[in-house]
Order: sequence, then C-alpha cells, then structure tokens
Amino acid sequence: MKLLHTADWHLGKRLDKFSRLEEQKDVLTEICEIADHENVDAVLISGDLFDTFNPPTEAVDLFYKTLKRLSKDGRRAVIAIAGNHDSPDRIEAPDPLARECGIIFAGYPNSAVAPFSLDTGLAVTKSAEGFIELKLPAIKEPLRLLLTPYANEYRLKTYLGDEDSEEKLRELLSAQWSDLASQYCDENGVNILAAHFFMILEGDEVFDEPEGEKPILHVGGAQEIYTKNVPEQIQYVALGHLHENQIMDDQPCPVVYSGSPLAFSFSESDQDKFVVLIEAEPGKAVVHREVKLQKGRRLLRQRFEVIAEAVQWLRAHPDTLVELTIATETYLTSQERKQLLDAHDGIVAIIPEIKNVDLLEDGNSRPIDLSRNIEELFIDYFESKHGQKPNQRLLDLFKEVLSEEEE
Ligand SMILES: [Mn+2]
Repeated sequence: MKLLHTADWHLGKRLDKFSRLEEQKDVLTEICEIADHENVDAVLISGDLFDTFNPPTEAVDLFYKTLKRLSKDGRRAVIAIAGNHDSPDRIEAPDPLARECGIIFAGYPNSAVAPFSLDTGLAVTKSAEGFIELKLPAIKEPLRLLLTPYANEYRLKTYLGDEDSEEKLRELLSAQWSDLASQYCDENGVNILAAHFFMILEGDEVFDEPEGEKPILHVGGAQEIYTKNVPEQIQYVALGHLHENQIMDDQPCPVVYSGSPLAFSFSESDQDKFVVLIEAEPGKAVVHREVKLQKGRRLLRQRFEVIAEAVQWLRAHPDTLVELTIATETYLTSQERKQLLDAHDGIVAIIPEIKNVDLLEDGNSRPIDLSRNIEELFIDYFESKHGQKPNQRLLDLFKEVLSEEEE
C-alpha cells in the first residue's frame, strides 16, 4: 500500500503584500501529479489546511478542487484533519458531500466519521472517536488511521474537565491512542497515526516553531507531545505543524513532519520543501522517502553593505521573495530604495541597519531591534511617525487586532 503524506498547506496565506495563491495552485498541482505518477492509494493531509478560520473564497475553491482531483472520483482515499489554524467545524461541514468522493474530514480529536462505502470499493469499515478503518479499492489489507487533529485543552475540554495541565493532555492522548490501538490495530492491517501538534523525543531541545505558530500553539497551554506516547502497533506517524521536513524519532516507528509545500515565513529561508511517500505492509517496518517539490518561490534573507552589490545579487535571483538588510552609515535615501525595488519584483522588506547613530540628527532614530516584542516596536514606530506615544485607547485597539490575528 502506498500513501502520500503532506501538511500545512495554509491556503490563503499571504506574505505581507504578496499573495501566494498562484504558487499554492502550482504546488498543489505538482502534489496531484506526484500522487498520480506514484499511483498512491491514499493521501494524508495533517492539518493547517487553511491559514485562517475564515479563508478567502479563492483559497476554499482551490482546496476543494485539489481534494476532488486527488480523490479520483472515489478511487483514492483522501483524509484531511484540522490544524490550529483551521476552524474544526468548518473543516467538517461538507462531510456528507465529501464522503461521496472518498474524502474524509476530521475536525476534533474526538470526531467520529460515519461509516460508508462507495461503488469504487473504497469504504470506511470501522469507526470510533479519533479512529477509522478503511478498505482501499486496490488493496486487500485494511488501513487503520488514528486521527488526532490539533488538540489543545480548549478543543479537548469535553474530555479534560477542570484538570487542564500539560501532563494531563499528554496522558489523555496517550490513553486514547493506546485504547484505540489495542482495540483495532493488529498485524493484519497497516496502522498509521495522523496528527497536528508539536511532537518531540522526550528530553530533546524545544526549538523554535515557525513564525506565526508559537503564540497560537501556546494559547490554552497545549504543549509538546512525546514520541514515547505513540503505541507500538503504529507503523508511521504523519505529522503536521512544523514547516520544515524532519524526522523526530525512529521509535517506535518513523515520526515525520512532511513540512509545508511552500516557505511561508523568512524563518524558513532557503528551505527545500517535500511530500513524503510511504510504502507500508502489515506487520513490517514502512519504507518512506521524501519527494522534493519544485514549484513556488524561494524565500531568501540577505544582508549587504553596498547598494550596487545588492542590486547585482537581486538581478541574479529572480522569482524569489526577499528580505533585505542594508547596512548603511545613516539612512537609506529614496533613490537607493528605488534602485533596489527596480531591480526585483519580490522584495518583501528592506531593513536598514544603521551603523552610525551619532550622525543622525533625529534623536528618535536608532537601529531597529527586531527581537523586541511587537507592542514595543509599535510604540516606537508610532512615536517616530507622530512625535508622541500612542494613547491607551489606540494601544488597546492594537492588542485587540493582534489577538484576533492569533486565533
Ligand atoms: Mn500548525
């Protein structure tokens, strides 16, 4: 049995003023072509399907068209779970219609999919909260899937009651998985866990999540889950959430982030992007390999001290999106800025790094320290623009906008 694992499509996501929709179209077409070329039996999409709870129409359109194409009119199973960026209810809403095409949605960790069977031979033969067993048209053995869409304490509150510690969340997921695995997963079928959260080998360093993920993940205190919590019956863990393709552990089985199909923030600068192909048989270790994606613009971060060198480099790197840092004695002239912008159509930001602060007449101007929090940066920006600090009402409004962005 051959499976394709992808995640973190973030459809509708923009990078500053740049729409990424055309790139998303291109790369999803590429993923459909890989699925066809490799003749995969099922596709797993491990969450963050959309970038926001209310994605733009074009993003929704692209999502359903892609799933329809992947499903080959019910001859290939497509399973999509919600990530922290997705509205669980919105993801599950088209379920009855989607089932007709062999597309299965799970919004919550305790979602149950209604059993069905299609003329193509595709069927959901068993179902429980967080679990389905599938009969695939061309395959004799069943595919068992533990499905764990994004689980924070808020989305799990029906289970957790008042005890909402991180440890409790781990225990709960671990217990749910081991119950399901011992009930449904034996060596007569292929057993896979698809999930969206931060999973690490216990004791491993907690490294940075992609920009735009961290504040959301920790709303409600949801924390990392450990690979040791994966039941031994499971043969592969198909994860979503981290945007860089990586293997978190090889015990009890490969625990893999496929990564996003496009680089979405400059923290993913110069990353290659992949989907993962898995060949699985009952009772055996799976074989998995990464397939590099070609479509989409690379994100590049570059620093220059000389404008002419920056211009030359920009001309040599077309079809990319760029964050430039320019070291300069005092400030960038509008002519220098124009020179840079004329040389490239994908400049997302130009960050001046001012070397000689003393030469500046305006006392407010100093190098911008981007490691400070967004509120302090906003206050500074406002002050430099208007010569006074923003009042409390404006600050509250700013915070409100920020928190809306987060959930
Ligand atoms: Mn995520």
